Amino acid sequence: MFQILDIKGGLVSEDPDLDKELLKEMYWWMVYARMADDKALKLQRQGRMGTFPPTTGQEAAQVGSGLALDKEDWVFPAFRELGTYLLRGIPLENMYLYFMGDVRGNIIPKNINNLPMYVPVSTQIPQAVGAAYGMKLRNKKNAAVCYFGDGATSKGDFSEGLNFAGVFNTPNIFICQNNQWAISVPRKKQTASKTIAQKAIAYGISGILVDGNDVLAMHVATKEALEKAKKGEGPTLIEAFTYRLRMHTTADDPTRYRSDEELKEWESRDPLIRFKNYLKNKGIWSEDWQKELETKAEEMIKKAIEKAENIDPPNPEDMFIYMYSDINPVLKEQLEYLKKMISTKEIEEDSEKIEGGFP
Ligand SMILES: Cc1ncc(C[n+]2csc(CCOP(=O)(O)OP(=O)(O)O)c2C)c(N)n1
Repeated sequence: MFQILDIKGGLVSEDPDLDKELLKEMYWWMVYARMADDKALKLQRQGRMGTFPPTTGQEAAQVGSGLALDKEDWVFPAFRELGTYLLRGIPLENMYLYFMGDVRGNIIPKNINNLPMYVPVSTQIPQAVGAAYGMKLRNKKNAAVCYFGDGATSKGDFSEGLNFAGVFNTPNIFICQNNQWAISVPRKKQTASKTIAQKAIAYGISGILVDGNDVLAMHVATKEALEKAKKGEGPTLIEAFTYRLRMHTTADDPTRYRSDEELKEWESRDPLIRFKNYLKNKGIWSEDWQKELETKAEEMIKKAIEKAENIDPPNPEDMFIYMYSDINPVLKEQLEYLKKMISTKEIEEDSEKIEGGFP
């Protein structure tokens, strides 16, 4: 397993000596993502947010890889990607809004090369491959970077996507965050393969197993994979070996299927503590700086909640206008019906009178 930092933040291989500002930026995004994640959990418990998939524990995998990307690269995310989302410039209020049940939160700002989050497991993989193939055909020098979990590797989309990527030598990076669990299914029941990274061999592409709780290792591995992809040297599968420290989603109770010992063991490998120790050894981290970051994050989180909770209600007519470029006759009929119901306040009226009307 490729590792630069041990679990205490000491060096186990050569220090990549990354720029000090980049190191500080890495730590900032990790702290911000952790705090924003904690807050989301509280909001959900207070009944102010819907079901939410916490990211805590996976910050190094997301931040280390995410900061290796260029703005021009395209990201195809799964649903547990708070860290990557934030560092790509997507406002936190979008993420909060989405999990408050408002789909407008999943609208990605125009200048950001991210796809909206994919909830159907694994579906982002063939799409990322298609996009990368398009980049190749157009001689673009960017890459399509796709994030997914260990559970996603059991889907056909994974095989189809990676096979196509291998055959057509597409500029793809596949980042599998192996957080050891797919809801209640443990990694050992997910696949008989010893590692997920080794699956790359079968598709004729590069594969590397990386300590996903080591932000430096994730950064270096992603950077190398990107350089290769952009030189036309093919795709890479990166297995980020990490752990989901919280529940699958707020609707899940992990105490029913995993042990306290396992959790404690992984808590001792917390990616934030490890990186903080490294920064401390380098004389970059201090108590004051930590407080500064936390205050900044708290303010940003507070503002994001205010924005998400105070957005104007959506226009109910919007649900008809984004599916087709020209609204079709059936939807038009439904739209007119809705407008009538709203204007006459006859929402309770028997909707079955109209074929295809609301149930
Ligand atoms: C196609 C599809 N099947 C089932 C589900 C229900 N589901 C949501 S998350 C999940 C497990 C995903 O596990 P993994 O890929 O390891 O990602 P993680 O949740 O651990 O981040 C499942 C089965 C879904 N969202 N989409």
